[in-house]
Amino acid sequence: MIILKIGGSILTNKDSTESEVDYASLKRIASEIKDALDESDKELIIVHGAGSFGHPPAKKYKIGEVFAEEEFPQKRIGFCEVQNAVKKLNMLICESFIDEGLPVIAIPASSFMTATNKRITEGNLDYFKKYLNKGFIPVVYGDVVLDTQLEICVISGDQIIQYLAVNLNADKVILGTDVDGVYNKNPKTHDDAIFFDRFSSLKDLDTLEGTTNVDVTGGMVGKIKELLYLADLGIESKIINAEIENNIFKALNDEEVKGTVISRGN
Ligand code: ATP
Ligand code: IP8
Repeated sequence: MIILKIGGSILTNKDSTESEVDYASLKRIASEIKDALDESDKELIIVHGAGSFGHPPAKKYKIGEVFAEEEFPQKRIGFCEVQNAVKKLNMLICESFIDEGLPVIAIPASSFMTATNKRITEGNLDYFKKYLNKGFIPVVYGDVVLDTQLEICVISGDQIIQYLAVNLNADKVILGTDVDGVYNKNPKTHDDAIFFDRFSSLKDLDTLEGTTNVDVTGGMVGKIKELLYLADLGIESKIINAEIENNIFKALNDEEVKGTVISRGN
């Protein structure tokens, strides 16, 4: 079984507060996934990020931060606003996938997962197994969930990947984003950034820089941390550039693609 993450940076413009989908990228990625699945009968779960739909409202309402009891009504409506925004993005993504002939079924984290201090502690995956068994492609995404300590919090698609990969024994974890992989510093702001084929420790980063001011889940650093947890449990993952045509197709088909493997080994 393969878990494929499609980053919010490719599907939306995370530097903008406008909720707009990049339909050209979405359609291309949908068709690459379809072509790859036509060549094999692998089970697939798709995870996507919240992009410019989810991060701005999550930041506005400071979801995940400790708050006083009297602030709860305002936080609760913020929770609903974020949940609705990411659901909208998911609906547009699923629409494009279905148009391409991909049998996707949305399973929102807010409807079945619970966290404790921002870490997923509960989430029954039986429905994932049932849908996979019937040939569906479950789609899950960065979302807001109830939290036993903080009342509510945000969980990233990257944390969801980690939970699914461990609990469903994924064979392969691929993350498509808008850069070739991990560098020692942000390649978008540093021309001299050095690329890593393999990455095994946060110590190798020169700067712990996120992505944009709007990312509430830690940007690239948050992603790497989740993938290092996964590596600790013996599951390697690979970050690739999904903006490059055919990269997703090739990665799904076990063909060589430039990218960074996150592992604890050498
Ligand atoms: P999301 O997590 O919302 O789904 P995503 O998976 O596409 O989005 P981001 O969290 O936006 O990924 O991370 C990708 C961005 O991280 C790149 O656009 C890049 O500018 C930035 N970045 C910061 N530091 C680094 C680094 N050391 N190496 C690579 N990219 C970095
Ligand atoms: O885009 C963030 O998920 P991510 C989820 O995968 C929200 O980091 C609601 C902002």
